[in-house]
Amino acid sequence: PQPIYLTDYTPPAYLVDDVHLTFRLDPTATRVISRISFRPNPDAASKRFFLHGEGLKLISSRVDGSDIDVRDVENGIEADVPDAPFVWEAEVEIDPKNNTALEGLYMSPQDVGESNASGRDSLPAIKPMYCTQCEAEGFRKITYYPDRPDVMAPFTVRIEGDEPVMLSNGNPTGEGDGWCEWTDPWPKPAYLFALVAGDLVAREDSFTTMSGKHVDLKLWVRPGDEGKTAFGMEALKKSMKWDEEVYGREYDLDIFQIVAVSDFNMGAMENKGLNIFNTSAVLCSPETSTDANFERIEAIIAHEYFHNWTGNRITCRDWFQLSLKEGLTVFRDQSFTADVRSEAVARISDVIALRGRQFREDNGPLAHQVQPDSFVEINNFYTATIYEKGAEIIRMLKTLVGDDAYRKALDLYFDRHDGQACTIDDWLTVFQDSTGRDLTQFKRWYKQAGTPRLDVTENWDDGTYQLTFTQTTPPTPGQDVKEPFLIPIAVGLLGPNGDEVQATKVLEMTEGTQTFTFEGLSYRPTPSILRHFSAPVILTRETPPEERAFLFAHDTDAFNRWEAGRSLAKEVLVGLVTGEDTPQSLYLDALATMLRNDDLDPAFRALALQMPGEDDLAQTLFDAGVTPDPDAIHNAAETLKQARAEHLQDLLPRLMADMEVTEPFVSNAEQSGKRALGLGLLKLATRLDGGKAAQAQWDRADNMTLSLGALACLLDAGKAEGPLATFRERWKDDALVMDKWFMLQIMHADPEDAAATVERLTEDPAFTMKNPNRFRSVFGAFAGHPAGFHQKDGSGYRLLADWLIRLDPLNPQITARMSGAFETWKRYDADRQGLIKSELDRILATDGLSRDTTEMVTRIRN
Ligand code: BAL
Ligand code: ZN
Repeated sequence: PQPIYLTDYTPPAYLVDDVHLTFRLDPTATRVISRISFRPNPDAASKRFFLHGEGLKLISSRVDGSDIDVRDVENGIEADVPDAPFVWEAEVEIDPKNNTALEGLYMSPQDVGESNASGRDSLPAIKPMYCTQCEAEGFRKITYYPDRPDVMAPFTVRIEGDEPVMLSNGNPTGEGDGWCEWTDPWPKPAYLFALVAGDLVAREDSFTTMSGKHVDLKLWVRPGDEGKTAFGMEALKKSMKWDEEVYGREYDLDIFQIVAVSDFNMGAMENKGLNIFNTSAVLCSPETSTDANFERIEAIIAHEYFHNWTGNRITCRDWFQLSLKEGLTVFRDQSFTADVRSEAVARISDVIALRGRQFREDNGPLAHQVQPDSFVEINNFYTATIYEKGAEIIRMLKTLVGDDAYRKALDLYFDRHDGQACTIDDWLTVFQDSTGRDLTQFKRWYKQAGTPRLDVTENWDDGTYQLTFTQTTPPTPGQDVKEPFLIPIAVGLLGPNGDEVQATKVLEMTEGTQTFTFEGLSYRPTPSILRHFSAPVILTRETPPEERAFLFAHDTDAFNRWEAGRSLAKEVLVGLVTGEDTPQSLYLDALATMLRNDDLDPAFRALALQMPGEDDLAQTLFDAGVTPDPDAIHNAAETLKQARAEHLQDLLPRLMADMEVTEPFVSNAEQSGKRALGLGLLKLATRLDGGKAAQAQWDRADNMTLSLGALACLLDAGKAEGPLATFRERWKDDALVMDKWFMLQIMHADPEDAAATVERLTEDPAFTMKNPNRFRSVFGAFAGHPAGFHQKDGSGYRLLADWLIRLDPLNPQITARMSGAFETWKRYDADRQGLIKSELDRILATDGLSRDTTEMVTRIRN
């Protein structure tokens, strides 16, 4: 497949004034009748009339009422049309039932009346519903159209069929026996089109906007799921209010709808006025969902809602600009979570995720720019770099210009670009114009891939303290040399008692090496550098463990306080792997002091108690020039976990009692913090009591957070057989809970048993590879278990490759995404590298391999 280049962008030859679509629904032969008003684009050099189309059966095509012949060309059709406004009409036939890729119009669930990969009965019978996914390029699987984001038009959609509920974007404008009509007056690109039809029920509510406009809210689910919609609806209303208060953005249709769909490649999709959600990203109840589920759901509902302005009203000119909407919208949802929950906890959690996914990506063969120069398949660029690093860039911009200037710039952005398809350059120009700042250097964050390393040295001389920073960014594929970034480095200085002698100050680093001076100090301070994680960089400062223990006890910046504890834990783990000295007792004492400190939010303490991940440690070792051995890392983690349990033993009874929540379950920061710390402590207790406390919690738990936490501990203690069977029997008809049942067993398998556990679970009648959530719950968990996945004999690699080869013809998008499990292969020893390479080659040699998977595996392999 040929790459597409940013520099090849040309404006569309024809613009669309309005779109009328009629859908005659049928599972295997849906007819889509389109009537589209085109006009030549005065800004385009080309006069070629080209429409995207993929897998469509063309029944008829007309221009201005006369039949017209079209020519099949790559990715669509072309035709000779007037050099003046004209009306295009076409009728095509599509087959939603056999659309397993889940792009375009498809049906969910997919496994009804069929058998799964192993040939046995699978999921319970549920009547399939119609739904769509058009981002990025799914609309071309629905009808012929200029399927590119810079072609925006209002849509009117008529749906004909016998489904009880039939929905599309915009406001309802008509209905009758067997049909209904929806009109979306806001011009939008085709990727925001949506249609849903099926047997659905709604939770209904309403919202009055800041200008007094009434908006109907409907959250559609399958009958039986109504009890899982209350939290989602509240989250939606909170998001609507927050966007008014913080960004001055008001909703703009009479109705806002969300639909929950069980087969969905993404988390959710921001279609105008009709968001479609993966059930896992919206449905929740205390009995079936964990605190983490509730938090994720709240953030995703906010994210999709916020897209109404950052993505829909102002969209992207082309897919190279994807981070324009995604980075900004992630930043907005992160800010929302920080506001409605705990700022410190939100920031720490965001950074854990950033390091776990984006740094990992940036350090491997899939590293790419936040604004790429080329791609083969855009689906492969819905990445942590586009999303999370994109959000970090917006955060840095806000740090640099300040809160007020940021808000003014956003106001200008909405004023200037409402209704347009924009570029990242347009975005930066808005900031330049409104603040007067030159952002030429800042733009490198979009154009240079890789995570900068920030080395720090210090100097103290008679009241003057200096910090000298050196930035280096390692080469990434296609980019050997990097220019210096503009890095905002938030620094505070602490005195010997932990008092702040210099409050947080943002240093602006622009050079490769740069020194910053603090004068008039009466004693040598302890620096707290990169507070609030002010830039997405890796700090490589050599610091004595005592200094980190001091910061862990005293830093007034919550992020850096947590960071100090985390880096101590990592140092201990690295020492355990390499056989070098470790500051273990210093770390354990500091951890005990921190846990005992009841002034600290339990959620913060829970995060400070969390172990660094084994994958994170592998990267740290690799960066230090040590080839990581996943077994040795796992053993080191086990050793430290045991040492922590023994050291903290005396603290456990009192703290565990303090973390009991006696009030009815609410997913809020206070309760979830207590439960999180309680579960962290239960893990420690399990190492000492063989699972007694976990069994007691299991027996009395009345919510999923506590049940699942107890079950995880019982798995670790080897006492989960009975509880696993009970759990399965109780939840066998709840797909989202069953996903947890699958996932947990793999996450907690001993490394040498992990592959066998995966094989056993894929034999389970409830396993199906057609459902992305189920596939991910098994293979995502496996890839997230480094010591299990990287078993020396290559069994893990073989197993994953077998399943990717099997899944690719059905769902290329999920296959390509899951192949990212191999992206770290160059860290490992020659034997493991050889084994992985041969699996990558085996995948690449598969006949008919999709464009998605071919691109990903080729990039990983190179
Ligand atoms: N636009 C794809 C899903 C999301 O980022 O919201
Ligand atoms: Zn998004």
